[in-house]
Amino acid sequence: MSAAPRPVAALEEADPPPVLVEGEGRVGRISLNRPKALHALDLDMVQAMTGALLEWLGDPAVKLVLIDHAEGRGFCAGGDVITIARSSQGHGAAGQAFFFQEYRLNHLMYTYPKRGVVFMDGITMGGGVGIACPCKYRIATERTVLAMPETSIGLFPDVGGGRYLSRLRGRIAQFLALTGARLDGAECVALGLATHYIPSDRLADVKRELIEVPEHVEAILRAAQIEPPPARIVDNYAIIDRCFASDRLEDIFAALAADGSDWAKKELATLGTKSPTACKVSLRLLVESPRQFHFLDEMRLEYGIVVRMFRHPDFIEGVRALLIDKDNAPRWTPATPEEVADEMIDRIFEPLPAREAWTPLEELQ
Ligand code: QUE
Repeated sequence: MSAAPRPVAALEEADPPPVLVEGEGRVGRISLNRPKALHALDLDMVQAMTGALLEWLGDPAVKLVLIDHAEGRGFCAGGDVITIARSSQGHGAAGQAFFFQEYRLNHLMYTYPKRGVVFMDGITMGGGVGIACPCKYRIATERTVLAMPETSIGLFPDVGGGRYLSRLRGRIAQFLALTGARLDGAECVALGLATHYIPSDRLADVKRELIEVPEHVEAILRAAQIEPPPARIVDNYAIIDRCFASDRLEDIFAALAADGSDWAKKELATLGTKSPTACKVSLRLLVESPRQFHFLDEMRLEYGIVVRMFRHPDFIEGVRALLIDKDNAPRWTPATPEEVADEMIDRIFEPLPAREAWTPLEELQ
């Protein structure tokens, strides 16, 4: 007996896949395609990307991986934290599975032997930074807005953020991680987070050229890039290094208060809206990350932290205040830096028991 024909209406109403995966000649192309959520990554998207990258790993025809977004504004707002926050109020299995697989994807990309080009043409935050930074060629445009804003929702700069941030000049890492400051495309180039600055109206041509002749990636990008406008953050290097010099959150608050400039007043006010626990965890991570030898060690460290943090009340409260109710008035527990004892942070950094610990993809073990 033949199966009942599938109703046409169901086909028409089906959501498009959240990631478009295409082999275009010698280029493997991954286009994020969840425009209603600014292409925030969920577990299905992570698995689709991982599957495609593993397939291309064993396909000698694929010379280059191209990562961009399809419809609407780009590039990637982060992880699907609303779903994860809802999960963490129950047993949290879905959240834990998401981070486990997301970090496996981050690690696959970091160790991937083929070159990647990412187009950060729009919002690139959190999880979006985690899939962009491992790419050899990172394209910024006049629409790029890059940030690690996790302390706003009780988390910390994960997805390799400990590594990427702690390698930036001076005390930029501490500034970006604590305040969630947004960088434009020119600032990304100045800091080395982006490798090329290309006007967004040239991207379609650049992608077509890459798909035609992926071997010429460097020449194609070099020909398309322009001199970015001046990077404003450069003017603030000195004050950032001064005010964010300490690894103690209380010292940073005090330095900003003592500085008294308009800039320091504004950053002090911003810092006051962030989860004090998340800020202390972020500062500790930036001390620990440079001691991690392999990226695998960084992922194992961050996974242990995130397993504790996504069950912390500040994560649920942060997602509620910023993304669900949008009242922008999170009530943190503890509410002040002084109330967050070092022992509380120590517990969050304790290694997980072996049976729960993060492991890389079997294919990479
Ligand atoms: C901090 C974050 C995230 C955030 C806001 C923060 C984040 C994230 C999103 C987000 C934004 C729009 C969406 C969505 C998620 O916002 O990681 O689904 O439609 O994904 O202050 O870390």
